[in-house]
Amino acid sequence: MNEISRLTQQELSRQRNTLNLIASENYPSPKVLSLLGSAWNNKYAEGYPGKRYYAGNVNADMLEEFVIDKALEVFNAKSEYGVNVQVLSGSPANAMVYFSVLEPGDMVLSLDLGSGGHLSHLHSTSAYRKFFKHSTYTVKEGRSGYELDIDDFKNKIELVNPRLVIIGFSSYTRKYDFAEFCKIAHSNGSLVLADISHISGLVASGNHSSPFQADDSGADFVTTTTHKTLRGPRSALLFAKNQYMDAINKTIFPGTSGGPHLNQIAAVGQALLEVLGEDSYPDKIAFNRYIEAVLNNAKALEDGLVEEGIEIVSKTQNHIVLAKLSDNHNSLEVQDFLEKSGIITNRNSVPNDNRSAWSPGGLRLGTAALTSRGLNIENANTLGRLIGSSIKSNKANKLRDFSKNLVKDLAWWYEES
Ligand code: DSN
Repeated sequence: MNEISRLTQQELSRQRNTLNLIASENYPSPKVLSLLGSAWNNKYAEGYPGKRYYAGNVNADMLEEFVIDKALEVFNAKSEYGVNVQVLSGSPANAMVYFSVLEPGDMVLSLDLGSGGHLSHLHSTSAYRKFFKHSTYTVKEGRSGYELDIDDFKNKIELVNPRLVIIGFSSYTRKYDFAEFCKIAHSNGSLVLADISHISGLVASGNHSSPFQADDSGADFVTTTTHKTLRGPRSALLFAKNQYMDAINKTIFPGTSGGPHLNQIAAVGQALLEVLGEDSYPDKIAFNRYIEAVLNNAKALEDGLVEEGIEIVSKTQNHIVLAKLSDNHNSLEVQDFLEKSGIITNRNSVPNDNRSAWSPGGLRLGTAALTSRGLNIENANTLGRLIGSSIKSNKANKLRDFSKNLVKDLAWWYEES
């Protein structure tokens, strides 16, 4: 076995033998994974269906058209929206929107990073800041913890008059009404990008409001990665209202990209069939039942943490649990300590965070991946309690034993050779 094969086996074993609570990860079906390594990998297909720059694309044309159709069907967006399935991942998808409709110097408004925003939404480290101006809206403390501050959102729109408003988050735990935010932005004449990367599985299964609406309550652009709650391969989808699709397609090809990764497109198609129930994940559980279990597990995990005295940024309504660590806990050390006990998490900024980005004030957990392995509510709650008590006491014996036993009981869908 060569080094790459050995490392691959080692990684497979690490994934199988740990409890993965990274909120942005998941375990797609074996069919999705095998399509990533299929014959589609071997083909170049610059262009779009019916207009390619290489021969031999008869099947690629049918594949891309099929996946476009399924993506629009999953989000019930066939009449008003088109979709580009060639974007490679979430951050490039957002950039494609910027380069399609913004002019240099245009203002973009997005949620600030500490409140749960994403780096690709033009935050201070973003290279796109060379081309565009940026301002942020924020969250404020409400009855269930920190929630989007709709007044700040309105005020900032009036103040900075953004050309583009981004509604989307990578560490925000509350549900929200896309229509409310879209209407406010549109009444100012701003364009709206909804980045639903984290919650696309919730939107697709009817467990969250949808940004796909015909009138001014719908987003002009919707981006999503396909590997989080949607449970597909590492890839992305970029939807736009019909009038913007030409600009989007041209920006992607030939504007910024070469040949599409047909293997990713095929794997996305497989994941979409599983969302629609036209094929099934090996556990045979319908996708909407899976998402309901993800949500219930997140609540149970959070309850367990709270029972042990861990502070929560805001009560979860999705797949993410965001814990605020006390001042005497260094989040990098907590993350490492949990990893040694078989629990994989990531440290994360929280609202009004004064700590460094390397060791911010919070810990983010998510239940999409473990629910794919069959985690139930009882174990999610125990896991929360044991994580909470281990952080508090700095002792992890019980957590380590629990995690060792639980990984043996959880399903594993991939073959090890
Ligand atoms: N890295 C992803 C996340 O964890 O939310 C987003 O890029």
